[in-house]
Amino acid sequence: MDPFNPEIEGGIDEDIQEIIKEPSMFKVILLNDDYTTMEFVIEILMLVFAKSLEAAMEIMLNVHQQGSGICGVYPHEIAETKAETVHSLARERGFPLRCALEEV
Ligand code: TYC
Repeated sequence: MDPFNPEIEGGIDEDIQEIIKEPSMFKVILLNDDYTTMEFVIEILMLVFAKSLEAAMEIMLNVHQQGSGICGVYPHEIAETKAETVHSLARERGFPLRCALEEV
């Protein structure tokens, strides 16, 4: 029997489907606040999300004006680690900067 042929024997076993499927992707969304400095947000975007200075400035201004903005899209574990890094660096510097994850 061919386990990859969905025509045969009820199709691919659920465990195998779980192993071979693409990982779900998550948007890391940066949220605006009134206290974090624009310079720090740019620093975070360059350091944690590998943005150029120009891209970081554009994203920061967009978040400042619109309330939120996407920093990047990653598999769940990477997205979560990036969000934790943002929160811990912000806390170290006394800023309330937050980001959120949203499944694509
Ligand atoms: N609104 C902040 C200010 O005026 C700047 C800022 C931008 C803060 C983006 C957070 O995610 C943010 N200093």
